[in-house]
Amino acid sequence: MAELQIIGAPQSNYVWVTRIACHEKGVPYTLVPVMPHTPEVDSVHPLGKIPAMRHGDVTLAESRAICFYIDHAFNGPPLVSRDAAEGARTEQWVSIVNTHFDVLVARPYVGAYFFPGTPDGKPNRAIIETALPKLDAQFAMLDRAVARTGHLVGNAFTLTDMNVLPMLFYLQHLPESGAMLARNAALAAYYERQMARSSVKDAIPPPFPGRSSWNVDG
Ligand SMILES: N[C@@H](CCC(=O)N[C@@H](CS)C(=O)NCC(=O)O)C(=O)O
Repeated sequence: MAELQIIGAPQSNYVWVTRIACHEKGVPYTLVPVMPHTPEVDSVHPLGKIPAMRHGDVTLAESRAICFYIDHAFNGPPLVSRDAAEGARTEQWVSIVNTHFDVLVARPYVGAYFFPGTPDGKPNRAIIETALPKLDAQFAMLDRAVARTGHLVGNAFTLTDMNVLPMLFYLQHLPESGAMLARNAALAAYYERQMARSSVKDAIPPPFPGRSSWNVDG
């Protein structure tokens, strides 16, 4: 059978999600660790973003689409429940996390540390301060969501847990968001427990080139 390639740098949270999905499903893959907007990516993703995927004649862009393919093209435990309501709840949380938590809050905040765009290269405090109240509210939302069962949906580890954990990983390593995570007890316990899963921890990315760890001072 053709080799499945996950195309994209391992530091991308969305690349990481697709790798967790492969592991959970028992699907072997090769990581092609390239940056966005490089020829391998541009030939698949119309916006040049990562991850992209190649499997024989099948090429796909977007982490959610790639995970759908991994979930449906192979045997193995479902990543999303085939029960309509339970599966839809998983989609609901993938959507909330990707369109609100990540885009509006986590990504600008994390970017303000790792890609600050400041003259001296120091963290971009203006972006960080703007993000903090929203981040606080969204941590509380996630804390309430995982408090009932220790998962975002139902009693099993699903795609929506795979989707949020890489984001929480970056946030856990930054000063204000790391403290927020610690303050939200249910979410902190969830994070600790799920990060120990081999599908998640085996794909923890190396720090960005030029850095020796993911920890960052304020
Ligand atoms: N909705 C996309 C988001 C992908 C995305 O934003 N990838 C980032 C890296 S984590 C990227 O390629 N950024 C480069 C850019 O936006 O130009 C997905 O779920 O795959």
